[in-house]
Amino acid sequence: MTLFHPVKESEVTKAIVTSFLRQFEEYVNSDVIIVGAGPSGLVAGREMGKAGLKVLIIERNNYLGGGFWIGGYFMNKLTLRAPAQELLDELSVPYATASEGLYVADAPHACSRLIAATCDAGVKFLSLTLLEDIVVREDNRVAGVVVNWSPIIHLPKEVSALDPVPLETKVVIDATGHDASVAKKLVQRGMLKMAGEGALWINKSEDAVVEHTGEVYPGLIVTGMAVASVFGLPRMGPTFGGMLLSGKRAAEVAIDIVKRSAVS
Ligand code: 48F
Repeated sequence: MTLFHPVKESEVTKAIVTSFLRQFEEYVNSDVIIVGAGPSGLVAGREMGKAGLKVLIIERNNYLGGGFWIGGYFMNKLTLRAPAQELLDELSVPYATASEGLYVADAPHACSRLIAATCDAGVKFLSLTLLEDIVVREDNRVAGVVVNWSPIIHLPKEVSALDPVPLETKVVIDATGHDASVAKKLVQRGMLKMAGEGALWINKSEDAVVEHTGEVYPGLIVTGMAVASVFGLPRMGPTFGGMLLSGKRAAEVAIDIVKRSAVS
């Protein structure tokens, strides 16, 4: 008498391959591709998923959450300024008041709840997937991303000469944090200017990041720290409200673009 139902080893492999390929095939075309599964990308994905959009998030690491697992230095406590605690309320993440208008939450609790809520909203993920390039087509519009298996950057040349594959979408969101990896693909070709992020100034940076979140090139939206890098805004260091509200703003802009593309 054994506890578990008997299956063949080949059935296990087949279940993984079939399920992955079915989803991969379905998502070679989507409404929105978000590059980067940090706090801004996850919030944006969740909002758009709730609005019924077909959303794919690409993440080069094997884990989701970006910098949202650690609050600052090596310490796993997140700080947020009002009104960003409303998102913690929405996700049922407990938090304490540190001082007036400043809240502190356990990063593992907040990050895992945000990832789960994004999955609950129907968003799909490609992990260990590196953005290598972008697709630019008619009307000079960003129309997709070109991706590869992320470990190839650590492999010797004779193994790493693997061609990437393109994925099509109506909108791309750059949520790659300080790197602004997607916007950089336009900068390299002289199609966009990037100012580079400024020195740390919490009070100024969070409002500025939310305010500047939006479409920086036809078909490309920037969110989170990528906004600071593109527009030369101050960084905010170890506080996360700006990331969450920037994600919400990015979703509003993307939903509007997708709706307009459906009408035209
Ligand atoms: O860095 P990250 O958490 O970005 P964010 O949402 O939030 C920034 C904060 O964590 C913090 C801060 C503000 O409090 O200063 O740093 O703006 O998440 C970015 C994610 O993008 C992935 C990266 O692994 C991370 O998980 N990423 C970056 N470049 C690529 C990428 C790429 N080329 N391809 C795929 N994923």
